[in-house]
Amino acid sequence: MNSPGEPRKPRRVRTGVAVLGSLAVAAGALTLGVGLSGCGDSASASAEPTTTAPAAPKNTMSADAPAYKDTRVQKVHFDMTEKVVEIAPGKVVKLWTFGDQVPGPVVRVRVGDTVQASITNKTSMPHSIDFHAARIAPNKAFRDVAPGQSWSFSFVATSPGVFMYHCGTAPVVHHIANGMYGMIIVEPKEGLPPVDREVALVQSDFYVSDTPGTTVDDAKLMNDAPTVVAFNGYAAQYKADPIMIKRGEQVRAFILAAGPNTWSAFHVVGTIFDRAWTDGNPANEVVGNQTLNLSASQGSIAEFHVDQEGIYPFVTHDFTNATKGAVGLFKTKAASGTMSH
Ligand SMILES: [Cu+2]
Repeated sequence: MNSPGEPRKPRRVRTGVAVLGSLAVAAGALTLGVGLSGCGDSASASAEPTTTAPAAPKNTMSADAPAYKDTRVQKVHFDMTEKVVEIAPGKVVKLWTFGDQVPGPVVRVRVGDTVQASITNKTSMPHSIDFHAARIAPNKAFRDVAPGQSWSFSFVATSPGVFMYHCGTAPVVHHIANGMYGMIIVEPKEGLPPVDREVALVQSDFYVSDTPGTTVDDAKLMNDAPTVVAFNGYAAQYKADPIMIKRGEQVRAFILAAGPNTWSAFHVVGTIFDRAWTDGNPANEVVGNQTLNLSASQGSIAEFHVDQEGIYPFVTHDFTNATKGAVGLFKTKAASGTMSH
């Protein structure tokens, strides 16, 4: 298993608000802040706020894609856990995890590799794991695993692509909405062509309860009304802390729309994709496209470069969801000024 990016250290407060304010991009940082803080925490009719969010770590993480580990047998083990984290300013939720993080760790293998998957359920309810990259009888491999139990199975990766894995225990929507999903990259047998920079972005939607520190709000979930939509588990985290790139370098983005429900119209403002591989399979090459069209569970690879020093927002061009947090920035080292798109 390739380890994911290490969770970031907490950012210094000094710059957080100022940066958010000055980088009023795409969805608009101020709009985002008001929108997120203005909903969800008003359940109590009393004048006394009774829903103060408990202190919890920010669910931020590096966007760096893990490197491929050159071995024919890829061991992928996840403990399934629960944890309380903040997924947007003031939005503290309890998540169910693979590998104690949401999204789960990015897995990277190649066609022909055997994936030895194992899970240990450290929670108090059944969970399972469903790899979209596998051709396998799901009633056997993707079975429920009881609390305290472990389970393992193997499959051979046969098709290149950017695939989803997720908990498939009923009700599936509940398990995915609580955080049980991640990306598995399957490279072609010979590997992917080298590029200068690789990032991995998992877009997902959250249905935050009015009671901080608890799991998904079922009414909002069934109404398909997400509170937060984010890349890599925290609303607009790469607006506050842009992904640094270099002018002219070739950037490869692995993208997954994990849902459970929202699609992604992934777009990078200020450039055009040099090429994209639908579902992340190089056989499905598209050139010169502006936006990816990713249904829930679908992945892709997009490659691009930027011609000028600058700040390049990336969004889902479904702007309601961008406003809910599915927005970030690529920034070149010599960029100056701010972005007010
Ligand atoms: Cu589950």
